[in-house]
Amino acid sequence: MRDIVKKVERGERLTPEDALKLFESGDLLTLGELASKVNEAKNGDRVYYNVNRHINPTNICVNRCKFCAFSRSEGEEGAYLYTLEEVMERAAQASAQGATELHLVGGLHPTLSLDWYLEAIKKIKASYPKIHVKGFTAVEIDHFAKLSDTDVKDVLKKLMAAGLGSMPGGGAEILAEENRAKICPEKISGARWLEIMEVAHSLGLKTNSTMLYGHVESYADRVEHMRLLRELQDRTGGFQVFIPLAFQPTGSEIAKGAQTTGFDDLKVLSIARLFLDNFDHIKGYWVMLGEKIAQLSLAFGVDDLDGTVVEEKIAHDAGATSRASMSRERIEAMIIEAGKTPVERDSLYNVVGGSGI
Ligand code: V47
Ligand code: SF4
Repeated sequence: MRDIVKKVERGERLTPEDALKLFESGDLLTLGELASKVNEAKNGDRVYYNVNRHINPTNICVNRCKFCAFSRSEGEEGAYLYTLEEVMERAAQASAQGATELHLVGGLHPTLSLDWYLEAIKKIKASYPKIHVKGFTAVEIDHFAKLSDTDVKDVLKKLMAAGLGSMPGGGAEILAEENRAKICPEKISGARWLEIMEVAHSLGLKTNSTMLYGHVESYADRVEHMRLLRELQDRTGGFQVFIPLAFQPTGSEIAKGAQTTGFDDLKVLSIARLFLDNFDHIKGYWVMLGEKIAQLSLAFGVDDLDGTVVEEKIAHDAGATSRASMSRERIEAMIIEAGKTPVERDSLYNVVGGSGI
């Protein structure tokens, strides 16, 4: 640990072996202190949040990943597909609540065409031009391309022309193939996920990145996942943020009963901050961490708490016990209590408000 502390203090990049050692260490407080210093050098005492709303147009999905309790097959009880009007109702509510972002992701519907999604974005942007549409994981982009018999570059260009502003980081799961095949055999490969992100970055579209942890993956899988993200980020600089997603086990087919621990959550976040030296932001996603660990993560290298969210289905269908929605006031109070300065950001990390500015 002492050698790694010195390396970080000298500003040297950590190797995958260093990151593995950190995962194997029990010295959480030293990790947190180190991650905090690195974060403060990048972000000062600012903690970002976003006034946003999630919209999941459909839970019908042909993939049926083993960890996912949100998805349904067509015709199955609980399966749904919003009409464009239902999407617009949610967009209207978001706008009335002062949202600057709509987070639009859903299942891989077997027949819903790319045109439907283009129409949805165009309608949203026509009515609410100031709202940023952050939409569609790399997995959905690949699916749209297959359904429309075209390539991902073409799909992304059409979505951008319709008004897509950036892409969320979902679908990365665990990029290392052996365990990826165990948890989501139908999903695009890790290599394909990275390839699609690279195409997006080459078109000037910023994206987020995630890692689903706390199921069947090893420490080595986590390190390999972050190494692959760091390598792509070196080439493109297109990732805005890394978001570790704590596995929610209820109703999923794998790792029954597995629940991440607070210790492990904080380790993942602080090691991410140290290893991903080319990422500006590390997000503590309160929906999956729970509010208490999310707040604590602010002392472990995290500088972003995501947002107000409003209607969350993916984690809550899998048993998340956090609330579905968080008020701006509550997020700010959490940040202030942690001794930090709340800053409201837009989807591209431009400052738009917050009591801290
Ligand atoms: O891709 C699915 C994950 C992701 C479970 O980019 C699960 O700003 C935990 O990516 N337990 C969707 N996770 C959520 C996501 C996201 C969320 C918030 C912000 C951003 C962003 C992205 O949720 C899926 C999958 O990786 N997921 N099931 C589960 N049981
Ligand atoms: Fe479908 Fe995404 Fe759920 Fe996998 S995680 S089953 S791709 S909705």
